[in-house]
Amino acid sequence: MSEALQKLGLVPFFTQQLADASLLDSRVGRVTSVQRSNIAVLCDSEAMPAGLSPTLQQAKPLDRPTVGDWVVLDESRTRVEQVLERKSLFKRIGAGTRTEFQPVAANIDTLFIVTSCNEEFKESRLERYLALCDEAGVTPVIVLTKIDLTDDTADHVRRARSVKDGIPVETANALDPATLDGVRAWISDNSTVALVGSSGVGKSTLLNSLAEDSLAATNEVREQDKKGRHTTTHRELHQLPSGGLLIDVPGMRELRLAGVEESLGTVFEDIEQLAMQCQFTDCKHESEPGCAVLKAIEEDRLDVRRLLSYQKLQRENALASATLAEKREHGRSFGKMVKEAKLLKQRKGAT
Ligand SMILES: Nc1nc2c(ncn2[C@@H]2O[C@H](COP(=O)(O)OP(=O)(O)O)[C@@H](O)[C@H]2O)c(=O)[nH]1
Ligand SMILES: [Mg+2]
Ligand SMILES: [Zn+2]
Repeated sequence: MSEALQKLGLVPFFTQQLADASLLDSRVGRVTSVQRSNIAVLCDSEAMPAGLSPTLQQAKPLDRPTVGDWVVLDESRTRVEQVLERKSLFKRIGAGTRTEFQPVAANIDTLFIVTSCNEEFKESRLERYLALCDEAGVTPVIVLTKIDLTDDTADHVRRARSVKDGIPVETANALDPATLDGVRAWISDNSTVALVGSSGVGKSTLLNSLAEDSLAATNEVREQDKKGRHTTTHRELHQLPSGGLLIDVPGMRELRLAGVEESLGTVFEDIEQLAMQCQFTDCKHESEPGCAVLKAIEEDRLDVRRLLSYQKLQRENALASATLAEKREHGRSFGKMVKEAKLLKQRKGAT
């Protein structure tokens, strides 16, 4: 395995999937960006543009390459032929009527949930990201930026820690590389970190300071359309000169939950533990007698904010999951209809 590919995060998990080890010489690479149908694949030092094989063009969105994917190119190295099985996948459900999962970033080891010490900070937002992170199979780290703009960093740290027992919380002035040792400790050689969080919290600034170079600014210059000139508009995988890979994920306005029921249970383990002691097994923790959750709130052992957030995220997840299931069901019955119509046609043709 070449050193360049190792530095890009290639590990045996991926090489074991190759039909032939000689593919490693020139046809295996990592996706650094995807903009509509333009895919950039990094094999050694230069990212090359590539298209999709006809099969991949027809594939479900979730099966098409995304940033961070390891792929096999065709012989001419112009098309992606295969997407290797992912170690982890951060996905989201499409906005508006496109209720279908879409891949956001693949093969991430650590997720930086970036939030700033100002009005943007919200525990429920962190809880939402934590559920998505757990579902993706990635280690979360909360990164609190803009500590230079608050008098009370400690209070923000305390609030961030309250969202999950043992969650690592790092603080940063993203503009000052001297404050980033805590954050840096989470970035190791050959490992991939994705940065998520609302727009404006300092993800690109953090990336540039970590690289001690304006990687994201280079990005802005390359983007020709005026629209997104000063903000990151697309996801991109960057290689840090000091080792390690970072994916800047621009602010995703619509980050709805779907299919994360189990992960919500992990994030809100404290509430689920309490709920096991409720008198009724189907207790909604609203006004039922013998409710251990309400009792914990009364006794200040649980914040009512947290219960409300848990219930809200659960409702949202249940609704989206039902829509997804309904869509699948509809897809099946439509397929059945087509099959029946074809059979009927064949029979008619036979007579
Ligand atoms: N004072 C201060 N400003 C910051 C910090 N992090 C980011 N900013 C500023 O916040 C704005 C948005 O940052 P940007 O990196 O583009 O946010 P992104 O949308 O998350 O990528 C920029 O003007 C940054 O200079 C910080 O830690 N302290
Ligand atoms: Mg940005
Ligand atoms: Zn209860």
